[in-house]
This record gives sequence, C-alpha cells and structure tokens, in this order.
Amino acid sequence: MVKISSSEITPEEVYLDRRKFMKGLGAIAAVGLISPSSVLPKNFSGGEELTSFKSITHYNNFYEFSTDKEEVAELSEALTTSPWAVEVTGLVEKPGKFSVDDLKSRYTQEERIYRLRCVEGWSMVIPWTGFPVASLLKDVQPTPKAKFVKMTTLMRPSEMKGQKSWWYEWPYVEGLRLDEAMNNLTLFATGLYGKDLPNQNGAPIRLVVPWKYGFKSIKSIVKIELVEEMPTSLWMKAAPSEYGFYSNVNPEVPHPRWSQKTERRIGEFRRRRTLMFNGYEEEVSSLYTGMDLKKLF
Ligand SMILES: Nc1nc2c(c(=O)[nH]1)N[C@H]1C(S)=C(S)[C@@H](COP(=O)(O)O)O[C@H]1N2
Ligand SMILES: [Mo]
Repeated sequence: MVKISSSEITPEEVYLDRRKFMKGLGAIAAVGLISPSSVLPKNFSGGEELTSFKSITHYNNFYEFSTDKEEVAELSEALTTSPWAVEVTGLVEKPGKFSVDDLKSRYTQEERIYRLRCVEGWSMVIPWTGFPVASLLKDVQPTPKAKFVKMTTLMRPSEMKGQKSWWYEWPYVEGLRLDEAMNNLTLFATGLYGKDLPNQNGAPIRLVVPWKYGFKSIKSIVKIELVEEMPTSLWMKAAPSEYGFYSNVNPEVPHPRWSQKTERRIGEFRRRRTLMFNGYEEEVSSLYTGMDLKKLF
C-alpha cells in the first residue's frame, strides 16, 4: 500500500473525504437511526462542483491588504485574529460585545455551500461554515425603529497596509435592510472547507449574502449596528454612480462599464450565464416585491 504523507493531502481532499463519510451517516439517517439534518451540509449550490481550496484562498478581493488578488493571501498573514470581539450596538434591547469563540459555541455551526458572484464578472462555489445572521439578531432584539444593519470591518493600518491608501474611506462598511439580514440564506461565516476561516477570506468572522454581488459580503467584522437610516457603504462613497446599496445580482442590469449577463466560474474555461439573484430567486425575490429591480443597483 502506498503511504501518503499528510502534507500531500489538500484540505479539499480531507473535506471531501469527510463529506463522503457524512453521506454514509446520511444513509444511516435515512433508515431512521439519526436525524439527517444533523449530518448533511445544506447545499444551496444546486449540486455544482466546489471551487478548489487553492483558488478560494489565493484569488481574493480584500482591499485592506492589496488590490492585487494574488497578493492578498500572503499579506493577510499579518492580521492578528485572536482575541477578536464583535460589538453589537445601536437600536437593540440587548447590546453587547461577543467574542468569536462565544459566538461559535452559542450558535450551531452549519455547513452551507453557496455560489459567490463578484461584480467584476467571476464566480466560485464555496463550502462555508457559519451560523445565520438571524440567530444573533433575534438574541439582541432589534427595537421597532431598527430598519437597517450596518457592519464595519476592523480598522488596523499597522496590520492592514492597504488602509494607508487614500483612495478609499476606511474602514470598510456595508449594510443590509433588516429583513434581508433576517433571511435564512444570510450567514456569518467562521470557516470554509471545514477549517477555520483563512485570514484572506475575512477571518475570524465575515458576512455571506449569496444573492448579492460579492462586495456586500463584508470581511473581518468588528461592529454590527442596528440603525434607522440606510447606511452608506465604502463602495457607495467611492463610486456612487457604479455601486448602490442593494446590489442584487441581476444579469439584466449592466454595470456602467461592463455587462453582467455572463460570468467566469473560476476553474472553468467558458463563461456561463449569470442567474437572477445569483440563482436564489425562490428564496429572496419576495423581499423585493413592488420594487423596481432595474433601479436596485
Ligand atoms: N472588508 C472587506 N470585505 C470585502 C472586500 C474587501 O475588500 N474588504 N471585498 C469584497 C469583494 S469585492 C468580494 S468579491 C468578496 C471576496 O471574498 P473572498 O475573497 O472570500 O472570495 O469579499 C468582499 N468583502
Ligand atoms: Mo467583488
């Protein structure tokens, strides 16, 4: 028998092996011995092939480190992610500061496979680990006045060299309408491929909103604020004619400088068609009834 040293096994292989194992458990669950939901990761990608761990962790947009996607992995090693606290504040009955360890033990960590569509026209399929944003929001109890959730990335130019650039108004800010944040798909990710979240992907905790362009999924969050008015994101300030608050994936609404009809799945050669709401129409379209979808961007 050929021995494989553990250093030759990629995280991807370990993960896929574990999933095979869990599928086995799923079969046992089907005969009623254990509950299937406790062992099978939820797949919201339509069974599409996962993007490789290598691509997910070496082709990154994280402007706090660099605007060069291939440089982010190495530069982000400088980030200290422990200890890390997330402050929840604003229009809530129960504000508080939560350590990431606390959040991870308080809320069951689920696996969710989502497509990620960047506004630049590329996409990936990523197996996240995390918990619904709704779980945390329910616990802090938003007051009736709260209409939006504003989220902020860490500000630490000593470790995030990109924050020395004057092009952007740091720190990175993003936001959702409260009902968007409460949607079942909206996730706080704390890991991917069954491992802790790599720094370049937004360690130790980042937002994932799979029906919106990737820039809405803010990384390395330190503050969550419930507010009455629509927050202004970093991208709305940087280029108001190009980036709006909603930014739902919509193949019919071109970016001012390029079409959004197609995308390149990382690892594939031919472009594929971009789907309305990135393929999550069934889950989220009711959030926007009565709104002009062409204007959302
Ligand atoms: N704080 C912060 N969050 C961010 C970004 C960023 O530059 N800074 N880039 C966004 C963009 S444009 C995309 S496409 C995704 C990329 O996530 P990934 O590197 O995990 O694939 O993160 C988003 N979140
Ligand atoms: Mo992006």
